[in-house]
Amino acid sequence: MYTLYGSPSTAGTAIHWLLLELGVPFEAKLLDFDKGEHKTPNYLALNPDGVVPTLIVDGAPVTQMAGIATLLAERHPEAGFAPPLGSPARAEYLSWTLWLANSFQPHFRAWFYPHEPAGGEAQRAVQAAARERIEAGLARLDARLVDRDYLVGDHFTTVDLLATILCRWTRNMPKPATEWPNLKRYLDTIRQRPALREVHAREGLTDWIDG
Ligand SMILES: N[C@@H](CCC(=O)N[C@@H](CS)C(=O)NCC(=O)O)C(=O)O
Repeated sequence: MYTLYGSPSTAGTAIHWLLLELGVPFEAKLLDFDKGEHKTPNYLALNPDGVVPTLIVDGAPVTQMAGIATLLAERHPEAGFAPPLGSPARAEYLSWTLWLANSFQPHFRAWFYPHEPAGGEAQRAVQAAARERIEAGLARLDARLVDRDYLVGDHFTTVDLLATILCRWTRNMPKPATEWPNLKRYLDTIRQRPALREVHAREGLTDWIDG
């Protein structure tokens, strides 16, 4: 039994979706950011950054969206959401996972929280730089998908789950992911996955899932 601390339409949604994909027992605690439920002493004891997601695994908190996704894929290998250790696709799986988490995802933090690097000033400049880098990342994903249906190997993995959630975050940006043709085809397929549709329903999300 897992316990997920998330919040609607956040990085927590990725793990909520993955738990539904896996069909494992879990409890979801959706925190209300407006009430500051992610900054309470009790929650900070689980996740000192005061962000979601946090997943309780065997009684201990695990943080970081990409790390949790990889851990869950390893704990439930029967789902096939990560290439096995030592398999040829494993290196690509690790590279893409870490590229998404380390090189791509931080630009979203800059876009949505521009005051963090900029203080009270230069927030527009921070967002402009973030937009440029996000669009460069989307172009890279689009190029990867020109002749393939999934980012790694020939079936859905947690790399696709992470990429989809990040693409979802672009839906209200000036050039959303669906404006890239290969990404659009890819996202249209992934948006049919029952577990992704289910997490939208459970978190009360009504936009984007139907294009
Ligand atoms: N690197 C972290 C980033 C998590 C993150 O930034 N989560 C956002 C929601 S998408 C959050 O909790 N924001 C609330 C805040 O920063 O106060 C991860 O991947 O888990």
